[in-house]
Amino acid sequence: MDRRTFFGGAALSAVAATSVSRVALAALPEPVIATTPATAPPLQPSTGQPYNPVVTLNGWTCPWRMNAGVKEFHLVAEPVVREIAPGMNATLWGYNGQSPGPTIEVVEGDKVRIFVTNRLPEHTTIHWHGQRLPNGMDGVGGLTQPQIPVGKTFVYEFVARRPGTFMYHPHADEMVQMAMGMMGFWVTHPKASHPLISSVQRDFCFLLNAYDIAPGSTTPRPNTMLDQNLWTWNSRAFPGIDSLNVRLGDKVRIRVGNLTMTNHPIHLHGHEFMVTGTDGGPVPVSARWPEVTTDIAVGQMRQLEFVADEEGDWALHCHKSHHTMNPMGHNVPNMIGVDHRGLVQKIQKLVPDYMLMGERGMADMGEMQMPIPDQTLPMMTGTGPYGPLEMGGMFTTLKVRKDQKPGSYADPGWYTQPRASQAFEWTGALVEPTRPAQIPPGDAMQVRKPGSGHENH
Ligand SMILES: [Cu+2]
Repeated sequence: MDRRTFFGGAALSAVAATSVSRVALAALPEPVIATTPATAPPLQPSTGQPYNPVVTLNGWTCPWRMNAGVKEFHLVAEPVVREIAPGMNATLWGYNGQSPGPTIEVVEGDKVRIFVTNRLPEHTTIHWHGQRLPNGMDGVGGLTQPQIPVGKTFVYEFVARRPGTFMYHPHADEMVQMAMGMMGFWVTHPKASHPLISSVQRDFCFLLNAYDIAPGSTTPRPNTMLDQNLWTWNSRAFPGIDSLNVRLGDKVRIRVGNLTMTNHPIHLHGHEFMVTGTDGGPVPVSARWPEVTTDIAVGQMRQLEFVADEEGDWALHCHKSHHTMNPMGHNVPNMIGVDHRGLVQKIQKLVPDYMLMGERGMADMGEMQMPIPDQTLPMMTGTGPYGPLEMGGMFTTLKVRKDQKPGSYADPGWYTQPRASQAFEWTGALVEPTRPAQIPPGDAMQVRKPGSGHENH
């Protein structure tokens, strides 16, 4: 993160104005620009009310300045280069150097002023998803305000009235601007202890997003509705997504928002969690139930909470298996079970590099070192201590360790499973499994043909 341009609160509060005046505008806070996709350590609040800050996965929190009791932020909407995973950089649109933009963290009751400068090639706005605010601050271009023209700066100002998990995104040329990566997280911490908001040792947040970037190119195709080829968390695809590193016994909260065009069942291994809140607010205790997967629909946010009381490396991923893949073709004939013997040699006489794929399933893809075009990612990749993980896209791990230092987010490396508690190869005698008696073909199966009028079902 580049702090060279950020001014501390003290110097600038000298020019404080009581509201959005010309004086305040003249002293626009310089934007803080992030230059890496690394997960920044939590930003401990140096001014304003204290709180336990969140950690934005492969992201960062926006520093602010206090100006006469108002928290001032400066977001710059602009083209950015985002590393989706090592080996692939995408040309996206975002805020302050990255996509997503920085997380905005405030405290319930804070007066917030956000300067938004438009350095995109077209107009934009920002909608503050889930907030209670005056209608004119809602950021819907054409409805609640004129769009922010290219090169101009607009000011949004409201009180963060309700604690919780929110996000921000444009409400101007939405299809293009969100497909290009314009979004960010917003967390409003409670101002006092709250009966429905527990204090936690680890508080993570990320947005679900997706891109369609043709292999060899760097700019997403915004017109794609569902067949995106990069399924990402905070514009990162596995193995580019950092692990969530926690200490054994920590209470953990994971906040997730969905700004893709489809839903994502987010699944955690080894633990049960409660959904303790949504962008609508904290969930009453009587309405919570344990889950290991929760579906996050488009435009929804969920807070998952659990105690990390099982040591190990636990997978955390979207349960749609196509979403734990990197770029793949969908028009591939199914070759499972097809006998290709003899065919490969014949084809190789014509096409020397021809390789046989998919005859035994696709697990070979995890190991295969095929040349791929520049600026794309292998379909399933990432290597664990026992070989290829055969995962891409929306996948990472929750690493629970008893010797993880309180407050440390350092990656502890891979877990070493105790031999006595790890799956192992059976080398004793095998017994044939019992099967039900064979049904003679064409005998017991009564196929009921649909009558007329139901052909389309
Ligand atoms: Cu998914």
